[in-house]
Amino acid sequence: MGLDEVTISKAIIEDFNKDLLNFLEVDVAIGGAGPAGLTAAFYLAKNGVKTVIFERSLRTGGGMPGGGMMFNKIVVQKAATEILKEMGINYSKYKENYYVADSIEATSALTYKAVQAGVKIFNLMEVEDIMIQREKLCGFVINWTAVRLSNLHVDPLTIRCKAGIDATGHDCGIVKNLEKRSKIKLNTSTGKIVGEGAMWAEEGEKTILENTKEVYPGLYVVGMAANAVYGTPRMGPIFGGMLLSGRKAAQIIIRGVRSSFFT
Ligand code: 48F
Repeated sequence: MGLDEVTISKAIIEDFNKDLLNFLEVDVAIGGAGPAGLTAAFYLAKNGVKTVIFERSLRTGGGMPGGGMMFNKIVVQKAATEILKEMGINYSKYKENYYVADSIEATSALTYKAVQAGVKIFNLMEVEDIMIQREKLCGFVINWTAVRLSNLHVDPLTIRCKAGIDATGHDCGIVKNLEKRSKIKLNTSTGKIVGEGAMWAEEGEKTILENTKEVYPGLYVVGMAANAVYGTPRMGPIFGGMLLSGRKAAQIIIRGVRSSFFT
């Protein structure tokens, strides 16, 4: 049985287009496939919420695979080890409340579990803007990352969602796009992005869960984006907060789905 090159091309194009069309209208759209976005997506999809992630990079995982300064290990505190277990990620105890895992295994597991739960991840695509109607976020404006990198003037496409999540990490790029619009007031102490604080692991990990919430009608923040928006510290290569933040956002949104906020 021979292999035909054009048939291979058709298989890729047709299957990709089927996915893209299917995910143009979703319950939840997430920008960023780092640990927080992947975890949020996993718990959403596991609970029947139609979820898509747009990831600007070629690969998933954000800051996770790089571990700490390229030593490819991550540290996770006890409270988040139940998520490691659920994802099937091996870990070992270093000291009381400090657990260590392989950053490549962790990234792969989060990605695999999310996709297996029904999440569609589009890599190499970024959220370049947001759609707001009647003072509520209702979609993401997307484009190929390569378009921005090559400085080409190419108009984007738009997808519709019932809720969006900014999981873009330190950059909080989706909230930035919102903030720059006139008349927009964020649900923060200043009504604007407060800006990430300097390194303080304990405080950063403590505040990330309080910061995981709806920052504007229909838009939620998770992970490092939540701390950047609400002005609390960064925390370096400890990842428990990222996982717990992702799970918390999913829980908040799922409660909304069940109370028919989504209809
Ligand atoms: O940076 P990232 O890993 O964010 P996170 O999930 O986790 C933070 C930690 O990695 C680390 C830390 C641990 O304590 O502080 O920094 O909050 O993942 C963010 C992902 O979003 C992508 C980016 O490529 C990365 O994979 N991203 C950023 N901007 C966009 C985007 C965008 N506009 N559209 C799509 N993806």
